[in-house]
Amino acid sequence: MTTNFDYEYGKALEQYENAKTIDEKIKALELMQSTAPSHKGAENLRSDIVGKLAKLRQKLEKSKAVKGGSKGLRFARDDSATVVLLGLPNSGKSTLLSKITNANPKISDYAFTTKVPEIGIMEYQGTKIQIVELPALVEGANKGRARGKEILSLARNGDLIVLVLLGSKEATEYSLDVLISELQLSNVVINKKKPQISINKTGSQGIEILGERNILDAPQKLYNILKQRYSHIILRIDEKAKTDDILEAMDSTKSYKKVIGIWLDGNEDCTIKGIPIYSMKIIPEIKKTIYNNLDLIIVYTRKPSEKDNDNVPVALRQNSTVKDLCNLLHKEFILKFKFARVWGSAKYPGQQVSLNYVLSANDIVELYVKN
Ligand SMILES: Nc1nc2c(ncn2[C@@H]2O[C@H](COP(=O)(O)OP(=O)(O)O)[C@@H](O)[C@H]2O)c(=O)[nH]1
Ligand SMILES: [Mg+2]
Repeated sequence: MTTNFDYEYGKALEQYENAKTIDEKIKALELMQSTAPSHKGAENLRSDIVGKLAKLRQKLEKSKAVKGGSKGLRFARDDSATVVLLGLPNSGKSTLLSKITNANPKISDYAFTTKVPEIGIMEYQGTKIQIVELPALVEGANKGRARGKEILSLARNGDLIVLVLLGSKEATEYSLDVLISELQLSNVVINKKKPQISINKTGSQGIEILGERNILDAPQKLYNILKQRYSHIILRIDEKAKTDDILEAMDSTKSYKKVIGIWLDGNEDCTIKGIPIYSMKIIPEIKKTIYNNLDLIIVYTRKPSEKDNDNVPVALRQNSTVKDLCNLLHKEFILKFKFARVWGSAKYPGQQVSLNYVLSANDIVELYVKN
């Protein structure tokens, strides 16, 4: 520990406050992390830094994923929820996209007809969901076959991955094997909830685990593994979890994703290899299934001057803020934002809130902006 610790930390904090780009912010936070006080009293401060870093790194990964590869496999990610359709060549992806969205992709018997992501908008109960058909995935994609790395990176960027399947049960099982293993090899953790943990690599206390009682199997195993990998670390475990799941959650290269299958020729719903498979041909049902699996919340917006008009439903990801809502409606709203009023989750009806207010399902929101 250096004597001018606080000074170093103060400088890092200043750097963070002046940072403009995500990269700069991450750099400054990393500096804050390595200079933050290590005593117990600063635990909240340290976990706050860890949380901010995790969010920014995710943001960075997303912006990179959008850009895709060097030759431009990309789709413009807007802020609405995004579903990606993933499947082997000729698995009915374009057919499905054309049925559930306004898009008109080319459908053919030839493999690799869809070479760039095709985007459509699915309307469901007044809300809009972006659906992206990714180019076909093949075995070996994670090693880069048929632009597989770019395709998988785009898949990791979706809120929900839909595996498109057709044909016999055997054909479907084979396709699932390939798709699941390609996703796993590209660090997607499928249909698991990430255990709540936070990591702090500063301090010099060796290995410390907070919330040890939350480890469901032998804690000694976790201590031993951590000892091999770190000289000093504070791991905080905030919910019950097994050692292997904790280690997986510590791996920042992993993306936790919800994955479902839609089997166009199937005649019954089933679960294969941990993936819920929906057999369906009826379009409204497909839309409903996709929508429900997104776990979105609906909030209703209205113009302050038009209180009597119908409120407009907007679908948002869980834990979205007023800022996320503004982003989705009109980017200008953020620049011109004065305040919002919220009915529903707010402490009292019509409470005035700021951009970082976290919205709940069925909230009614009025946005007040400068003219
Ligand atoms: N067996 C079967 N074939 C289908 C179905 N939907 C589309 N196809 C055929 O599958 C082929 C590939 O379709 P397409 O949607 O272009 O697949 P993509 O390459 O995954 O986008 C075409 O010949 C379609 O006519 C379906 O529900 N069942
Ligand atoms: Mg296609």
